Formats: sequence, structure tokens, C-alpha cells
Amino acid sequence: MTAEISASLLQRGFCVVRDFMPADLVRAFDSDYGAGSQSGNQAYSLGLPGADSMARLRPLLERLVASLRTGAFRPNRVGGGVFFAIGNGIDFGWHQDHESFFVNQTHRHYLNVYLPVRKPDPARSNLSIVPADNFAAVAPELWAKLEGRGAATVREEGTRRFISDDWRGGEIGALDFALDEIAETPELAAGDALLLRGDLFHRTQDASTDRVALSVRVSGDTHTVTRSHFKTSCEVKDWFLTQNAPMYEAIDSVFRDADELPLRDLLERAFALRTAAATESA
Ligand SMILES: O=C(O)CCC(=O)C(=O)O
Ligand SMILES: [Fe+2]
Repeated sequence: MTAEISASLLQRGFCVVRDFMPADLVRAFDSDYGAGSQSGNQAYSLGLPGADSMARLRPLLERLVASLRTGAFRPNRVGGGVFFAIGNGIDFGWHQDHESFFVNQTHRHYLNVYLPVRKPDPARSNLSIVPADNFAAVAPELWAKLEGRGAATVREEGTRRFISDDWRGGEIGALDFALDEIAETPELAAGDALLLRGDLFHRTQDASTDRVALSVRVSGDTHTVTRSHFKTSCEVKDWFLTQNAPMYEAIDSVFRDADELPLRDLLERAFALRTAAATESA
């Protein structure tokens, strides 16, 4: 099973693991969602899970991460989780994730563990995704520019369709086909896990049911991140920075003292600063 997961993440960029979470933990997350705690990120409305449920999920994630250790795709650092809920207005078009790219600066070893915890209909309100091999088969040159990356959105202007670069501004390339033509939509039930590489394009399948999914991110944290990447921006990135200002200010202050450092050090220093700030303002 482990070898299969590693191989599909490498070749296709995703993999479904059925019944990843036991039913009682799914129920605990569903009731966490009901308690209504919200992240301070104003870019979208994200719910926050409880610390107890996350502590119970963590060993399952650590086991998954350990099983990927010898593969060519090696996320290693389990982060926090957020809820993507249709009831909170989540209904995204085609994109590669933005904020994880602004922080990690690459999606080479970045994994989204996407876990529906309230799922009225397995056939609806899933994530539609564009598998890496499907993209590479129809547009190899464009996919070569996108693989391992993030912060990109499919946009339309009149009849023209293109992929915008929401990190540096401008566009990455034109699309002469719709991503829907090469997309796949794995059917998920509550408790299943969709493992999804950070560089895959994905969108909300539909907003017709009251679905809630927990998304936990696993970073590869050994590569070097640079001030110059962090300082590179455009209108869209500038907007994200203002919507989640305390986090980006903490990162900015780490880069005041360092041109570059391993991602793991950036995350630890920025987290320490934010904790200190929270204590001061409490
Ligand atoms: O839950 C959704 O519909 C969107 C989730 C998403 O974009 C993500 O997990 O990055
Ligand atoms: Fe996303």
C-alpha cells in the first residue's frame, strides 16, 4: 500500500486512502466544526479544529509521513489543519494554492491531506483535480513551468483563457483547453483521505451539499527559503498579505535578519514571534 501511495503521488500527484480516520474521530471533527472556531485569516472563511482532535489525528499523519520517507516525494513536517466548509461560502475555481507557496516558496515536497468530515453525498461537493500526468500529456511545456509551483489561477478574459502568476504577476501561459476536460473527481466519503500534491490544480466540484473537509498540510521543510522570493509580489499576493497580516509580518521580521535560511528555521522563528505577540496582547 505504501509503495502504491508513493508511486501515485509521484506519477499522478494524488491518491485516495479509504477510511483513513476512524468514525469516532470523524464525529469529533464534525462537532469541532459545529463549535464554530474561525481562523483569523480574512482571505476566506476557514474553520479551526480542536486541539484534542488534532492530537488524535497526528499519529495517523506521522505514520503516513514516515511511510513516504524513502520516496522521491518527501513531505516531512505535519502542520495545522483548517476546515473548508461549503456552509462558510467555500466554492473555489481552478487554482494552485497560494499562501502555502508564499511561505514554502515551492510545492516540491508539499502535501495537502484532505479529509471530508461531513459528507452528505459521496458523488457531490468533492475536490475536482487535474492529475499531473493528464496535464503533462496535453500541455507538456506548460506543465513543466507549473510542476512544483503554486499561486496560479485559471482566468478568463473574453474568449481567452490563461493561467495567471499570482506570485510575480503576469501570466504563466495560455490554455487552449478547459481544465475540466482533463480533470478527475474522486468520490469521497467522510473519513476517506485525498492526498494531493501542492502543485495540482484543484477546484470545488460543486457547492450543492453541506460538506465540511479538514485540510492538513505537510511541508518538506529542509530546503532553503529566501528573502528575495518572499519580497517578490504582485497585486494578488499583496492582497493576500493584507488579509493574513500577523503571519506575514512575523515572516517578514525573520527575513529582516536573514537573506536565506532553511524553511524549518523560518517556521520555527516565525511561530515563536507570533506566540510572543499573542502573549503580549492577551
Ligand atoms: O474544499 C474545497 O472545496 C477547496 C479546498 C482547497 O482549495 C484546498 O484544500 O486547498
Ligand atoms: Fe486550494
